[in-house]
Amino acid sequence: MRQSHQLPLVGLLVFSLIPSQLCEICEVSEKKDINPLLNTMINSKYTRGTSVANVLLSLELAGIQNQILRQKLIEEITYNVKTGVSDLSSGELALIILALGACRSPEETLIYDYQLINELENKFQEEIKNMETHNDNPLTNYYQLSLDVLALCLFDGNYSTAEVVRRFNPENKNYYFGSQFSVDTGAMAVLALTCVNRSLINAQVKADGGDLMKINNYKKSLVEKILSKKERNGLIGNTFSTGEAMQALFVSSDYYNETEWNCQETLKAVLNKTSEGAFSIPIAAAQVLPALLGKTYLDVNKNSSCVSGSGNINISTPEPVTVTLPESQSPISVNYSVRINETYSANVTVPDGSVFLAVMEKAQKINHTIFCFTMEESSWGPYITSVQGLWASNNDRTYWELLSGGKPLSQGVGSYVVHNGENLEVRWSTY
Ligand code: B12
Ligand SMILES: *[C@@H]1O[C@H](CO)[C@@H](O)[C@H](O)[C@H]1NC(C)=O
Ligand SMILES: *[C@@H]1O[C@H](CO)[C@@H](O)[C@H](O)[C@H]1NC(C)=O
Ligand SMILES: *[C@@H]1O[C@H](CO)[C@@H](O)[C@H](O)[C@H]1NC(C)=O
Ligand SMILES: *[C@@H]1O[C@H](CO)[C@@H](O)[C@H](O)[C@H]1NC(C)=O
Ligand SMILES: *[C@@H]1O[C@H](CO)[C@@H](O)[C@H](O)[C@H]1NC(C)=O
Ligand SMILES: *[C@@H]1O[C@H](CO)[C@@H](O)[C@H](O)[C@H]1NC(C)=O
Ligand SMILES: *[C@@H]1O[C@H](CO)[C@@H](O)[C@H](O)[C@H]1NC(C)=O
Ligand SMILES: *[C@@H]1O[C@H](CO)[C@@H](O)[C@H](O)[C@H]1NC(C)=O
Ligand SMILES: *[C@@H]1O[C@H](CO)[C@@H](O)[C@H](O)[C@H]1NC(C)=O
Ligand SMILES: *[C@@H]1O[C@H](CO)[C@@H](O)[C@H](O)[C@H]1NC(C)=O
Repeated sequence: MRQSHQLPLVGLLVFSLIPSQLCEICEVSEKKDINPLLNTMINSKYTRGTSVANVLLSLELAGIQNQILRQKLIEEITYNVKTGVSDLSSGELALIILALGACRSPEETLIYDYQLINELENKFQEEIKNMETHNDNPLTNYYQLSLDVLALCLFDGNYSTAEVVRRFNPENKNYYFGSQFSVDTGAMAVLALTCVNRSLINAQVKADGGDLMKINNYKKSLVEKILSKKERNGLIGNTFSTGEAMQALFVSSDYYNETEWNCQETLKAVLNKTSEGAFSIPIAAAQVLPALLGKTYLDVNKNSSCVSGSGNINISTPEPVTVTLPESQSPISVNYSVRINETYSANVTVPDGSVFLAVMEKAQKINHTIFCFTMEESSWGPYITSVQGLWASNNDRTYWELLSGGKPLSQGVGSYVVHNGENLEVRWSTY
């Protein structure tokens, strides 16, 4: 008994002995390296809510002074808020609050005019209620629950610390997709837990010592799991989770040592991906940008503008993007399969340079009964919601997984460019 009480204390002691100068923030030295990201964000059309909030949040944190784009994004968000807060998922609303409230922007008043904090408190409650009635499955996912807690914590919303402690245990299945730890989800949870910890300590009311210790232990374990996903090339998880993992590690320097993470190496890997055009959709660019400038989502409620004056980046005339379309539209063929319990396959021919979606559309024309599908536009592009009339469901943790040669893809059907002779599959899966 005695020992089990003392173990966590020993853990705490060890943390406090690690020198706190070990602040691992690193950022780009050449501002031009982030130009591909800025161009992607600036030259986009913006019609989807989440992407808009994500981009605004990112530009504010980066201190980008582009009033025309800013006004356009704010208009779009205001429209979304006016016409249907009830249609937004909890995480979408949380992102809107973070974006509007970032860096003391004048638009912060919109949060209060439309009582968005209240709305988010309710949506967070609904997530919890769904977990209670649906086998611990939230309405959305833990990435969004983390965004909820983060926004409520940063903007003085009401949430229960006990609930956070009950739900955010790193062993909770909602951190995992098909037994794989989700780096994006873990990173967002680390940011949320860090905020909760800060506000408990700042409030100086006698916080439940047990809660504080659990929050510390959760964070320690999440940081370990994130670092265990570090690849030899320096990326953490994959290309698209690395920026968020960096944010989590920036606020966790007490939880790892120099031998465990080399920030410069990770930064270099991300810049390499940037130069290769990997972040070519606005949300991908928006999610990775803050980390490259040494910023985290916890910086949104700093009083001053997020990036100090001299560091501001002026973007006036975006460089024109030259899209080189493939010269020859020579046809290629792929083996496309739908796998439920049985596998249905077809040899599908599409023009060279086509994306996965084109293959699915072509297959649907070949045989509607077995290859029909539906999709939903989302901030990352089209999301496949059903195939052969079988619908994905958050309550059942089912989805349509995309694979190539039996390996899961790290892009969606609207982005992934297919290759001649490839074995493509959409598989009915649980996560
Ligand atoms: C939760 C999640 C899922 C859940 C979604 C269901 C649920 N329970 O919510 C599950 C596990 C099913 C899932 C599936 C996939 N996902 Co996912 N997912 C996420 C995650 C962690 C959070 C999304 C979220 O809620 N965002 C916050 C809300 C407010 O934004 P939102 O836009 O409204 O969120 C919705 C969309 O993001 C959508 N969605 C989730 N994943 C994907 C992927 C694609 C390509 C699209 C178009 C939409 C989409 O579901 C969200 C909830 O409705 C993100 C991480 C991240 N960094 O964004 C990865 C992420 C978006 N997913 C990713 C991928 C690759 C996929 C898959 C293609 C994997 C695969 N090989 O099958 C599939 C989608 C296949 C399909 N049917 O079209 C990548 C996208 C990268 C890219 N460049 O396109 C991300 C960034 C993770 C990563 N680091 O690789 N995902
Ligand atoms: C805050 O939420 C708790 C439960 O989560 C509730 O008991 C309390 O009344 C709420 N306080 C306010 C001011 O809304
Ligand atoms: C909480 O704050 C204390 C004091 O600043 C710090 O030592 C501890 O590591 C923090 N814990 C988390 C989870 O951020
Ligand atoms: C740093 O990490 C390594 C590898 O995990 C470990 O062996 C070492 O004891 C750690 N050092 C400190 C000071 O925590
Ligand atoms: C990016 O990384 C790849 C593979 O590691 C390497 O071949 C390439 O030269 C790198 N590109 C740049 C611009 O550093
Ligand atoms: C931030 O600014 C507000 C109003 O401008 C002020 O009331 C508050 O004390 C400031 N907070 C900090 C931490 O400086
Ligand atoms: C950015 O533009 C503003 C206004 O046009 C100007 O005052 C400022 O010096 C510029 N900053 C940089 C870094 O060029
Ligand atoms: C296409 O893929 C399916 C499923 O992997 C396989 O059974 C079939 O033999 C493949 N067809 C061809 C022509 O390679
Ligand atoms: C797949 O097969 C299993 C076992 O026969 C069955 O329980 C399940 O309902 C089937 N799933 C679908 C989607 O047809
Ligand atoms: C698929 O169809 C194309 C065009 O008809 C043909 O050239 C190719 O050999 C076929 N592939 C297979 C594996 O049957
Ligand atoms: C579609 O595939 C199913 C199952 O293989 C088959 O029974 C049906 O005849 C096909 N329809 C067409 C139009 O080829």
